[in-house]
Amino acid sequence: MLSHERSQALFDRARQLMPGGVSSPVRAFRAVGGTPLFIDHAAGARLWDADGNSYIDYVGSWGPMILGHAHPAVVRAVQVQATRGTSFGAPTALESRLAELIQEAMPALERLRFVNSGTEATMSALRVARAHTGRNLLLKFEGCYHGHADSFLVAAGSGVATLGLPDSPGVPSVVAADTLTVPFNDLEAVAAAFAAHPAGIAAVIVEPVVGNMGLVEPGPDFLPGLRRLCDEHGTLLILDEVMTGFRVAWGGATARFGLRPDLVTLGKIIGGGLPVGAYGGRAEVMDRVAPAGSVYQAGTLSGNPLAMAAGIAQLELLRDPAVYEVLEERTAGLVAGLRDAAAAAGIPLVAGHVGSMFGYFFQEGPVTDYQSARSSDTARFARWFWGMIAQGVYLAPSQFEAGFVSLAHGDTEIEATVAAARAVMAGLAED
Ligand code: KE4
Repeated sequence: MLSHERSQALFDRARQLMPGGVSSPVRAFRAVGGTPLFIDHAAGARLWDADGNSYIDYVGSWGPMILGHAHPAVVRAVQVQATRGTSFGAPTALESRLAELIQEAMPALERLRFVNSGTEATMSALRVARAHTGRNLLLKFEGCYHGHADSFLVAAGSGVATLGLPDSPGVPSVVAADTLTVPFNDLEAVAAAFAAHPAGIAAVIVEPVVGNMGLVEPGPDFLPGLRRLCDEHGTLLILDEVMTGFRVAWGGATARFGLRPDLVTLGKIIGGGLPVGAYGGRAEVMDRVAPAGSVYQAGTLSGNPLAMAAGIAQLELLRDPAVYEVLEERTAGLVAGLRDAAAAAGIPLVAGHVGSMFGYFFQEGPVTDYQSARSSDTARFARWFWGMIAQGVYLAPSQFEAGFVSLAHGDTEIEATVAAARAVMAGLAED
């Protein structure tokens, strides 16, 4: 039985200082109960908690750590840059270098702007889309998460064409009313929303592969259908690739699915583990952003030299196509192992992956949207989560999150994880 006493003591201290004792809600383990693990350090595919317990890590800081933790090239780049200064508040060649790498992978970003988080990226992309179209309405999908800006914290209205309701205290109803929410994978609902608001929708924003309701893949016609409907209605299509960018392919979902977005948002991997976001797209749209245009957006630490150095080091190692072949193969092996473990134990499980982003639901399936995802057995998920912790495997502490495999997850880690899954699944079957 692993000891978590030090994590408990650190949690007690943190709760006196920070809301819920954490810097971001999901880290508090509310969905699985128990004490959140305080992490002391990490290397490669592993984390060590404050009690010295070691785990194979499939959270990877929620996506950024695609090379594994503390990769020597990334660490060295940060160390060297730190000795040259950590922030200037002035342009540097580093921003152009990272922007060139991003444009090499994703030519759709003819112009881009660096910010400090995915939230800043999506809120800024929405602002420039509204400025470009002269419209106010945003259409998003239930269960998709785009950061915590007011316009995105909106619950579905009663009908598919009705305007949104705040999904968090503090979000003004007048702001929520400009956001329409419809089910993911439901093109008819999207068409109905457009019909109900002719020439009213500035942008449609979508996670091209959803990671924020668990992993949910788009049906074959869904993303092309969004493009067609946006073209018909003069609406901008924003692909939120904060999670999928450089994760599901070098060129993200944009390349993997051959999409033509008007705007793309990025984060996570492009920062190599340091705070970075970016938004970009067609030059005629992006050149509206100040100081080229009049859409205001700014940031003290945007394009920060340390974060740029880390992002450059990480992306330069991801340019090798073999990287994505290895990631895809290892993740496929993991998912097959999870499916086999569940089948052997007679546990209903729906599991899948896109590139090295994977997910699974404790239910019979299929899972195509948020409503179907919600019918998963979250109590069983919690027992699974803690059972895998006891086996030395650190998974996302929520049924409604995705998992991530890094280049540091070799056959040894995958095989150990599958063996752990077989043991835990067998235990779940006896519950
Ligand atoms: P950040 O502001 O957290 O950098 O990015 C927001 C965001 C935007 N778009 C997508 C598709 C995202 O997945 C995210 C953030 N992802 C969550 C993971 N579910 C971050 C984890 C957290 O909130 O602590």
